[in-house]
Order: sequence, then C-alpha cells, then structure tokens
Amino acid sequence: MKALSFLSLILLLTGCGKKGAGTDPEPPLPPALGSLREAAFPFGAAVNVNLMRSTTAYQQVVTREYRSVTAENAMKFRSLHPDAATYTWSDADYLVQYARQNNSRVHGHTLIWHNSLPSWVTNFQGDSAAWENLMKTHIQTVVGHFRGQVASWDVVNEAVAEDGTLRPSPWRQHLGPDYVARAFQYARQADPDAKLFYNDYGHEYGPTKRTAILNLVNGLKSRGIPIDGIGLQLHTNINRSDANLAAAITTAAQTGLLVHISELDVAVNPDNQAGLTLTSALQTAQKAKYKLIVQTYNALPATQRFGITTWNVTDADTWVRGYCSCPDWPLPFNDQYQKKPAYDGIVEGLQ
Ligand code: 9MR
Repeated sequence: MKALSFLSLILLLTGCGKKGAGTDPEPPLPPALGSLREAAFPFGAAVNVNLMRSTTAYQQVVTREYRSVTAENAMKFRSLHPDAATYTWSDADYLVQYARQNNSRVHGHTLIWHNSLPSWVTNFQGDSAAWENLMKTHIQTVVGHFRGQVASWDVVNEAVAEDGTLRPSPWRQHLGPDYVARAFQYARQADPDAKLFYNDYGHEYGPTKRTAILNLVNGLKSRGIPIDGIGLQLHTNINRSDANLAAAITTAAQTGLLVHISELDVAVNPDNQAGLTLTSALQTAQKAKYKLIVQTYNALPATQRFGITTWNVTDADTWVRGYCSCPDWPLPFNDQYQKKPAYDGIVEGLQ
C-alpha cells in the first residue's frame, strides 16, 4: 500500500500517470485550477460596466477568473443606439479596452432582439424597406465600430417563442420571417472574422422549443447563411432535470456549430419564496447542477467549445433577484465576492 502511494506520488510529480500505463493504480487528478482562466476553453462572465468602473472588488474577480466578457447591457440596441442619429459607445468601448488590457475576449450581445429596444424603434413608422434599412444600418454600424475587437456576436436573440413558432417581434412583423437570415448576412459583411451566433433560452425545457431552435439554426446553415454558432442561455434552476440539461447541450453540438453556454445561472428559489434562506442543502444541489452542466459541456469536441459565460459574477449583482422580486443566489460567487460551492462544482466539472 505504501509502495503504491509512493508510486502515485512519483507519477504525479513526473507527470507520467497516463491511463493504461499498467503499473498505474489510479490516474492522478489534474492539479486544482488556480482560476477559471485555466479552463481548457474560455470561461467568461457577463459584466455590469458600471460595477466594472466603480467597484474594485468586482473588477478584481472578473480579471482573476474570466478570459471572456460579455456586456450584460451595454451593447444592447437601447444602450448603443438610443436615437436614430445617436450612437453612445462609451460604456461598450470601456469594456473593449478593459478586455484588451487584460487579455480577455469580448462577446457582443446583442444585435437584433425584441427587448431593450429604444422607443424610436418601437414607434418607428416606415415601410418594409425603411425597416430593412434600420436593421441593416444598426447591425453594420455596431459590428463595424467593434470590428477586430469583438470576437463574436449574438446576432439574433430569442427569435423563437415557447411554442416553437417565430416570436411576433417588431422585426418579424415588419421584415417577415427571413429577417433572421438577413441579419446574419449584414453582420458578416461588417466583420468577416467575427463568429456569429444565434442565441436563445429554453433548450433545456424540453423538445418543443429545442427542436424549433435547432431547425431554425440547421436551416440557416444548410442555406449557406453565415452562422458559426449556437448560444444556449441556460438561465436554469436546481429543479431542472439532468437529462434535459444534458440534452440541451449535446443536441446543440449535433448542429456541428460552435456551442456557447452564453448566460448561465442556476437559481435555487424557482418557486419565488419570499422568506427563503440559503441552506447548505440548496448550495449542494446548486453545485451538482453547475458540475453536470460544465462536465457535459467539457465532453464536447474541443473544436466546438466556444466557451461558457455566467450571467454576471456575484449573487449581489444578478438579474434574478430583480426579476423574481425574491431572494436568490444563482451565481458561483456570493454577495461578499467569495467562491461558493457552485464554484467548486464548476472546477470539478472541468476536471
Ligand atoms: O440581465 C439583464 C438585465 O439587467 C436587463 O434589464 C434585461 C433587459 O435588457 O436583460 C437582462 O439580460 C437578459 C439577456 O440580455 C438576454 N437573455 C435573458 C437575460 C435575463 O433577462
């Protein structure tokens, strides 16, 4: 027994502990990660640019852990293009500059979405040619502005409704169902090197929405529309079944496209209980879901692993609390910016 332990130690130290080496009793575990930056694929977070500017502790966690950043809000239509003739770049430019200085990738979110539109768009009076020009101009101005600096874009976000039909968004209404394809073409023209994603939520709800999304994406691909990847938001919770979470990830990879888990968080209060407290049982359940998701993703072909992005950084900053008006703790860092068991679940999933 002693001899075996000594052998394990030698194998660990010399890095010779290959599986199937014959004399190797147990392959040694890879060394524990010092930070999520060391993951085999880019691990990222959506960030609140105001907090990046104002809160040192927040920026420190982002810099230490993540090598990809998404603007939680600063690259949305309403933020970048509040008036027909006005573009406001300062927050988004700040993030791009931060990323350049800290060796991080920037993922752009999002060009065409039914939500977070400025009133000049929702009130826009124009025929279909004028709407087409509006969409094209927005995409090409924004993608062109960040050309070479934003590696990838969620070109179209949430075009599919829960029942699998195309959502009746202003875009769908004024431009017809093929606006999705044209949005990708306009984006490609503006930056031929940016990776272009279709991003949506609900792949893990079950087959109805998942199949509709996959059909949309596969249809674009087979027509030669320039789509590079599929984004799974995965705003999920501890009650979602492992089978549905795994199916969301593995079926997305069957498209052959890049797969980005683009907005991950795991809520522990799916029933929105007002008085809930964070017990260790909830933390353990959350850790298990993070581990399952990361492990399933990590098993995809390396060439398809674009990355995993959590939706914000700490529980103090999550959108979930505002949305449910309830206590929740969906992220890997707690309100004090410390690692939670969920973080350990991610690390275990990466090994
Ligand atoms: O977290 C974002 C929140 O701060 C914004 O108020 C909201 C509306 O723009 O969008 C939230 O982020 C959403 C993302 O852009 C798209 N997928 C769902 C996210 C959570 O609602």
